[in-house]
Amino acid sequence: MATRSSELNKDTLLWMYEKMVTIRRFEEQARREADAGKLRGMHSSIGQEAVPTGICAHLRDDDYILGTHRSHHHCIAKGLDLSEMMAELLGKSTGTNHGKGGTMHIADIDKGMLGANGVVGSSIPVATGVALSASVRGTDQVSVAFFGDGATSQGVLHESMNLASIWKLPVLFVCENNRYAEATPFEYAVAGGSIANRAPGYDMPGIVVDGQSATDMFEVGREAVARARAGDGPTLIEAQTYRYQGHFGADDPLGYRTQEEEDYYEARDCIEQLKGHILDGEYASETDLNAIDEKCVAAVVEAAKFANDSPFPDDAELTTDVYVSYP
Ligand SMILES: Cc1ncc(C[n+]2csc(CCOP(=O)(O)OP(=O)(O)O)c2C)c(N)n1
Repeated sequence: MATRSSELNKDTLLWMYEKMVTIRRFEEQARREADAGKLRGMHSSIGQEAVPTGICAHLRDDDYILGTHRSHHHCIAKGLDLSEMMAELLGKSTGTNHGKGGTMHIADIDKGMLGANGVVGSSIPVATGVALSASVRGTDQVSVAFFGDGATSQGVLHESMNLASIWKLPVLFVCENNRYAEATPFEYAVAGGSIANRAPGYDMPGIVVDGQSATDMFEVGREAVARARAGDGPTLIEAQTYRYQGHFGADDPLGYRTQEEEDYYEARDCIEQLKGHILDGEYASETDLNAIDEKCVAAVVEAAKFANDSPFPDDAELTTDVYVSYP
């Protein structure tokens, strides 16, 4: 059963707005914690909030996602607990991974988040295998691989797309094309100038979508998730988006991109666009949205307090959780 309506009604729009504002406030707080020396840096997803929000709006807790080194937005969109996430960032024992994973390895199996991962491209084969498992078990679960444009020329994407297509696996390949892999421009690194164009070669839909538009992401997500759930196979989605901050934070001088380009994307900010859509359609008032903004700030403040007040793991736990015991 879907957790919310598949229509873009008031509830859906406000749910997406709250998710996206929460992600942004969480990232801002995480940056403050990093600047205070409590974690050694992080990859911020600010600017890219609409992408996982529009996709995860169609997912259930028992659907699965896999992420990247830049995955805070994936985790929050999938419903992970903010306090446990912040504690994980700070290496605390109350974190999602008991403080042993950190920002790049957040996971919560009960929520269907099987892991952020520092290995570029790693979400792709794992999500495909997870979809194979759902298919073999005969469930209608869906699996989503989020990855960046930097992963798309790896062989594993092509192998996974091929298998997913011939076996009609319930998987979404969601590329967040934020134009750069570290400092390498997408135009330089990707032959043919399109990621989505690779899909027809594997007999699956390849969709280019404005990743700054939560409503467009929602529409594309609805179709791709429905297709996967119905057993009709995979979809490749190229969400065109932008990361506002440096690759790994403040130490990136950003010399590889222009002010004009940054201004262009920030003028089309996903949260502002969704806010405009909600107000223009009179789904909610400015006062209603302000109340949601305040709720998001309060949730992040609470998460930061929880994380800062939590203990580090005990030394005796140093070697636990290193290997998983198999029954
Ligand atoms: C297999 C592998 N190669 C290289 C790296 C180093 N690395 C870390 S992030 C990154 C860029 C990834 O760019 P992209 O996939 O576009 O994601 P984005 O950072 O833009 O979100 C690279 C090359 C890595 N972590 N793993």
